[in-house]
Amino acid sequence: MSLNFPDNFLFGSATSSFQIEGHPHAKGAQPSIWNTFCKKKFAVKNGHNGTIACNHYELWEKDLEIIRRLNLDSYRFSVAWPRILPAGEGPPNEKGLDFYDQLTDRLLEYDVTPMLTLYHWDLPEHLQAKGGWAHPQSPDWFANYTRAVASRLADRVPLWVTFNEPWVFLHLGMVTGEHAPGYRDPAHAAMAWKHVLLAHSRSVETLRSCSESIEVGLACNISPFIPASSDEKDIEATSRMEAYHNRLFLDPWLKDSFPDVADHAFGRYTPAWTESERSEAATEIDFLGINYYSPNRIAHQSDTFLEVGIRPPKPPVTDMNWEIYPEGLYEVLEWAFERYGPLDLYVTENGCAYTDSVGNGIVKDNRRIHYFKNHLEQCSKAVSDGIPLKGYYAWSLLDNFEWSFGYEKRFGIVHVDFSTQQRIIKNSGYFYRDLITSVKEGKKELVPYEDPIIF
Ligand code: PNW
Repeated sequence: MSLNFPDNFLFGSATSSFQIEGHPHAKGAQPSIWNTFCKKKFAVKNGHNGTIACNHYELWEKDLEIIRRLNLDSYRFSVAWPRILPAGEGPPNEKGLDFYDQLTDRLLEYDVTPMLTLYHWDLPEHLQAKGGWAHPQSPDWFANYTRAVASRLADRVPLWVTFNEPWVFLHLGMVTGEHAPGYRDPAHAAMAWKHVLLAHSRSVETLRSCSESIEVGLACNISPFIPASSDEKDIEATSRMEAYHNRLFLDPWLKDSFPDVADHAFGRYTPAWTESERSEAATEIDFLGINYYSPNRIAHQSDTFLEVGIRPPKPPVTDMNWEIYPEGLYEVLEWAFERYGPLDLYVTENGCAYTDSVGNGIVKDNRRIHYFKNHLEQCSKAVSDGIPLKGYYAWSLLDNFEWSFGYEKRFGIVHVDFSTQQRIIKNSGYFYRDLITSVKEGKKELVPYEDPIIF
C-alpha cells in the first residue's frame, strides 16, 4: 500500500457526545431529543438508550490515554448542547463547558489537534418543545450556543464543524421518523431545512467574530448514486436522489444556488426565501468534511419525488448492510473538490460496523483492517492527484450508541464491553497506529499488514 500523505496530514478518529458520554443530567445538564426519543417504544433496537453509553463522561481520561497510545494526530468530538445551555437559552452553564475545556487541554497536552463539532444531533429537549429547527428563532438559538462554546474554546480549538450531516438528521428525524425527534412531517422538515441553512451561516459568522485564527467547516455525508440499470427512468430517479441527498444543503451554502430538488422534495411546503435570506445562507467556509460510508443503488419506482426504489447493495457489505466500495471515497472527494472547490477537504468520518469475537484481550477484526486499508489507499491516491485532502478520521474511536440500532452495531477501533466498560484496542486500532507511525517516519509504503493478526 502506498502512503502518499504530507507531513501535516491529520490522522484522527471521531466520536459524538450522545453516542459515548452518558450522564444526561450531570452538573446541571438537561435531556436532549435523543433521550426522549429512546423512551419511545420500538424507536431504538432492544430499547437501548444513551443514559450510560460508553460512560465517557466519567472515563474520558482513560479514552484520551487510548488516543495517545494510538498515536492519533487529531480527535473529532462533539459538544452536547444540553450541557452548555440546558434549557436552550439563557446564560451558559459553566460546569458543562468545564468538561470540554479539560478535554481540550488534555488533548493539547498529548499533542492531539482537537476538531470540535457543535451539533451532532443532540438538540436540547426544551428547544424541541418550542418547535425545534422548525422554529424561526432556531438560527438565533444556534448562534447563541455557538458563542457560548467558542468564547470558552476558540483560543485552543483550531478546527470547528458547525453541523454534522444535516441531511441525515433532517431526513431521518423529520421525514421518515427513524431518528429523533421522530417526526414524519414534511412541513416541519421544510422549515427546518431553511432554518438549518441560516443557522449554519449565523454560526460561522459568530465563530469568525470569536477568533480569526480558527478554521470553520461542515461535515456532510456524501454518497455516490448508482442507477440500477441504464434505463432512462432509473437514471432520472438516481439523479433526483443524488441531488436530494448530496446537494440539498451544500448547493445553497457553497454555490449560492437553490437546487430544484428542494421544490420537488418539499412540494407545497417549500419555504419562501427573500433575496437577503438566500444570500445570508451562502457562506464561505475553510473546509468541507465528508462522511463517507457506502454508495446507494437506485431504481425508478414512481414519479413521486421520494418514492424511488433503493436497490439492495452489492456484496460485500458490513453489518449495517452497507455496500463496501472504497473507490466511492475517491469519487466523492473528487466530486466535492470540483463542485465546491477550491476548498480544503477532510474525511470527517469513514468506517464500518462488524462484530468480532473477543478473546484474551484481542479482537481480530480483519475485515475492518481491510476496510480501512482500502479506503485510506483511496485517500492516498486523492492526495497524489492534487486533491487538497488534509485529514482522515476513522469512525469511530469506540464502539458506541449507533442511534436507532442501539449498541448492536460496533464501529469502534476500540472494543467496549458495555457491562464492564472495559476497553480493548482492536487489531484495526493497532493497524491504524502502525500506519500513522509509518507516515511520520517518512515511509512511503506500508509494509502490507498481512493477516498475521490471526494469532
Ligand atoms: C453517521 N444513512 O450517521 C453519523 O455521523 C454517526 O454518528 C454514525 O454513528 C455513523 O454515521 C454510522 O452510522 C449516519 O442512513 C446515519 O445514510 C445514517 C446514514 C448515514 C450516516
